[in-house]
Amino acid sequence: MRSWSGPNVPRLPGTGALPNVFDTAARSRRPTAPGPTARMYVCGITPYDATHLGHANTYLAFDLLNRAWRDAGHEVRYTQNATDVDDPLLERAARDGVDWRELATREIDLFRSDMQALRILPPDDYVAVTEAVGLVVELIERLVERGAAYRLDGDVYFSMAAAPKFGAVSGYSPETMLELFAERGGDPDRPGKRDPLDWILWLAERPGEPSWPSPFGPGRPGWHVECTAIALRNLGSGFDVSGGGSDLIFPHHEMGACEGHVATGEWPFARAYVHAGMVALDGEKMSKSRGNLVFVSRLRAAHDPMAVRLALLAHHYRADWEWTHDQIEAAEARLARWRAAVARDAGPSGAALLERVRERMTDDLDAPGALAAFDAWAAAEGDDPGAPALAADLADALLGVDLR
Ligand code: 5CA
Ligand code: ZN
Repeated sequence: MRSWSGPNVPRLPGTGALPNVFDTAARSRRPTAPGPTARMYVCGITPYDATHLGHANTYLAFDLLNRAWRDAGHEVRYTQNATDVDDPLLERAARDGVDWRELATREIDLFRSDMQALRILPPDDYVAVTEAVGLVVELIERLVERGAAYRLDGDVYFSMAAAPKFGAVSGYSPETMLELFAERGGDPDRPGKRDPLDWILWLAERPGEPSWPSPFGPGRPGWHVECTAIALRNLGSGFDVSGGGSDLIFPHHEMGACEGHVATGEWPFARAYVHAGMVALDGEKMSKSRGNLVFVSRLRAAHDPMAVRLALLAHHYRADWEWTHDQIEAAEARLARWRAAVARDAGPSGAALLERVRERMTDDLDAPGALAAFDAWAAAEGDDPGAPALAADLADALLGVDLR
């Protein structure tokens, strides 16, 4: 489906180094080593409510990686899904008496405009699950052929006994896995399953719910397999980064990696798994199901979207943190200082600032470190006449902050 329009990214003098990032599966920071085109898949929203600051924080993290790769001279192929048919969306649509398609369309539209306002570079492939059902069916057929799937009352399950790499992404203990699986959409207690952690690939049609025809009977895709199918189609296996918030480490990315491995025989499914921290409000993770949300659309109606972006950039992408309103005020003050600094006739060395910001951003996307470097530059005097223009360009290209 339609993506959103992206801003122009200024070209900076020279090239940056390749960024390293923390890879959840390696449990350590590792260099990214993409080919000429870096390939990235980031899990998209389930569009049943408006974009909140937690979502924005996650998409911003991968936007920084996208920008760092481009600055290092790489093309980037970026794929994102939208989970436009799933239990929580259908439940919300039923609760509010709206058609599930209308709800999804409305929230995806709002998401696009939020992303555009925050100057998040758009994915090259923005794929709704309802557009990809055929791909999902093909993938499930491959899993069936490989003996990795079984039927249960019309549904189709993945048998984790068929997945030799199960556990490689998260490294979690069996107890933790069971607990998270139950919390995050799994059904460990369903009778008839071969293993409590087996997960659903295809849900047979439920009364009143949408369904598509398939060789396994009418139904709809399970959650994990949608991302596996969309990533494989658009990026192939062994793509550079699979991304999302840390709540996707298990079960979503663990199970998706197993599906990809078993279907293709190739490992790794993604070369790195990168996860953003969770944003909380009032002591709890911001989530649609809890309802403790700060919507991007509301915040940007009252504040410059660049201040919203700066407020998020003040936290390292991997940190878990809590939103408080004073952060937008601090970000507005910083934005004003930066705008004044790039409007000067001269400033301290622009080349030195560029080197410092590049160094921070290629080191696991250290945006707070980059902000501190820019703050120091803005607060100091200097006689480099090219510095203000270069500073504005680098804030734009590397941090996505438009100061003009
Ligand atoms: N549609 C699935 C992924 S395939 C999904 O998780 N959708 S979502 O709408 O719940 O979340 C979209 C993205 O935002 C995910 O990467 C998720 O990890 C991230 N996210 C959700 N809540 C938060 C939060 N409070 N803080 C940071 N990131 C969050
Ligand atoms: Zn996903």
